[in-house]
Amino acid sequence: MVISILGKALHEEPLSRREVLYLLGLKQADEIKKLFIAAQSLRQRYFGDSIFLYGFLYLSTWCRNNCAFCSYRSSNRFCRRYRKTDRQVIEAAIDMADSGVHLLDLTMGEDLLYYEKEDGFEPLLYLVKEIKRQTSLPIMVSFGALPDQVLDNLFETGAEWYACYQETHNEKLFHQLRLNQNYSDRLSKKYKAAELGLLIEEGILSGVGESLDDIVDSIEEMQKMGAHQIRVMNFIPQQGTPMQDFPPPPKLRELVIIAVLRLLFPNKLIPASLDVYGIDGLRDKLEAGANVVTSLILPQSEMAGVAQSTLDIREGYRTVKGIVPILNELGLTQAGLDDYISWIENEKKSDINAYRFKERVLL
Ligand code: SAM
Ligand code: MD0
Ligand code: SF4
Repeated sequence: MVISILGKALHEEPLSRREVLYLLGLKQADEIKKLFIAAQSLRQRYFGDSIFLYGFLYLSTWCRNNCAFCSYRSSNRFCRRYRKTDRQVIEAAIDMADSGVHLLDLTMGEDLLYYEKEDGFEPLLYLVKEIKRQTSLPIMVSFGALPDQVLDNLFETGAEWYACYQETHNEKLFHQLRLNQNYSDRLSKKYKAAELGLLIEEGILSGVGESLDDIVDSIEEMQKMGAHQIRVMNFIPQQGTPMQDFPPPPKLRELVIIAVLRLLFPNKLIPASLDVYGIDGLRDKLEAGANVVTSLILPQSEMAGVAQSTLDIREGYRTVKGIVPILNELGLTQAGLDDYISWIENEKKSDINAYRFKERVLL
């Protein structure tokens, strides 16, 4: 059974819901190995040996929300809160750019300083513009569920990406995870951003009580919205949160999902986040078919990660220098910046064509 499903995936034929469920439920080591090899071969088809690298800049760990899984939830006292100044962020961005990353991911909690009033986002828009001007790197913004107008302004500043993870597409589970947040409002932000011309990243958390069927529902939703980057991260329990004693999922759960995502989104970007198991987890994620290393953090920036706020940062392991040897051991290389920029340009072009086509059909 596994051979025939993987054969179909390698021919890029659509898989049925039953087939995807079958792959997600694989337990035998030899079958899982075959799944990973198929995922690697599809990555090779579209990206060769090249891996993209993302620098992570967590500007503010203040947040008005109270997500059950997150260390930075508003009511948690056991996390390090900070808000970096423009100068600190710009300096960190320049250092990060010099270290050789392909993109800067600007992230924050839903910090009330900006979220209190609509024009409160002006300083952030200025910051994005300034970082773009000084580094010339592509930029991803992960500022939470932004007002539509701000998404529009972000596109105007030249930001390329909007990342906002639903975590699950099971609405009931969503409300248990993202307490007091609006499911359809958060989901609509990604549609809105894509419509405006931003590339979008959607993501799920694994090991938070979701079923395999929920994961297939997420995959279908991510296909429907046309996500350009698709993420899964295993849940890491956080001290001081309602989920601190929730049993963490096996590492394999995340890896199997990464591989299945690669089969279903062969030409899209799939992160191997250092924010889950640090550099120890990197090899496995790349072997499962990921093609972007995310959450690189420079020690001198004194910034934090999200799910692993400190792991491997002070030691300088979460840096380009720290991870390139691991890529090389696997026969992979750091992509050229030109390759990353042309990937982005092609995605934008094919989106424009798809929208035009849709318009014509509608007319
Ligand atoms: N505050 C913004 C938001 O929530 O959209 C931006 C931060 S967002 C990029 C942080 C993401 O990290 C969450 O959406 C979630 O997917 C992931 N994350 C947070 N806590 C985690 C945990 N304990 N384990 C694994 N992933 C986690
Ligand atoms: C990561 N810590 O890539 C980051 C973060 C935000 N766009 C991404 C979760 O793992
Ligand atoms: Fe805030 Fe984002 Fe953490 Fe939720 S996941 S508590 S919105 S920082």
